[in-house]
Amino acid sequence: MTHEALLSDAGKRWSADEFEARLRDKGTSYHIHHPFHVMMAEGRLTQKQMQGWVANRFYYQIAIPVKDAAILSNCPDREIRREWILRILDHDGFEIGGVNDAGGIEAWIRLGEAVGLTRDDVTSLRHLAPAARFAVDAYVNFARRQPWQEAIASSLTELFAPHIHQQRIETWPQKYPWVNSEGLQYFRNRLTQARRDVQHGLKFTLDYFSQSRALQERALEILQFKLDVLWALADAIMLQQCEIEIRGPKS
Ligand code: AHQ
Repeated sequence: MTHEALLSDAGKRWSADEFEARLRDKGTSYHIHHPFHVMMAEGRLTQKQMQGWVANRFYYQIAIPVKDAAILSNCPDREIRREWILRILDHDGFEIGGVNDAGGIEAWIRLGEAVGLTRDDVTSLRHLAPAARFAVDAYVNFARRQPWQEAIASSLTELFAPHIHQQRIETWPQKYPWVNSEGLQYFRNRLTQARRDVQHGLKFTLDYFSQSRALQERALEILQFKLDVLWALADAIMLQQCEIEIRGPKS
């Protein structure tokens, strides 16, 4: 349904606090609760399974700036673009005015090397599971085709991201001492970047989607879609690892 139609809804709107609380309540579906991430936090993953997770998640990392560029290309608002473009720089890196930042994609490759993969193992995408690709592509295509306001709202799974990044920073050194701690830099960077992103994305979402009750409910649907993308991505990775367990490592 178009936003014009959703705007005409005369239903009783939630207050900003109630609307935000409903968004945050969806944290119970966040992928920190996925069995694969629970096993990771408990230290129960093998090196091969950790490598599988890093290699598959690389496809999500390289999709983020493409997704964000789709939002920029759809967004006519210069103020919002000025803010949103920072996300592309965070991931792709930049060299501006003598400041050289390798970016999050490079940091993720280093995470791959820290868990024992080669740079080529990660960047070749040879370990990418088909269902992982489909989950990530669903997110990028959502950002390309839906109104840019909806794509902004879909990034709000990052409301819950600092918790999962902090959990990795705290548990990996103890549970996976064989991982070179340098590799955790990606998660340390995301702690601050995610908080900055959420401040902007949440303020926009609470403002724009509070124009009607129907739009508020649409925002909850959008967040659930993105939570399902992350959950399906973890499903795909876990299934791939189960197939390897059953079949045995490729000869
Ligand atoms: O590393 C992550 C990242 O850069 C982003 C961008 C943001 C978005 O635009 O959807 N979401 C996101 C996320 C990242 N890491 C995930 C993780 O578990 O490591 C969490 C994920 C998110 O919560 O959406």
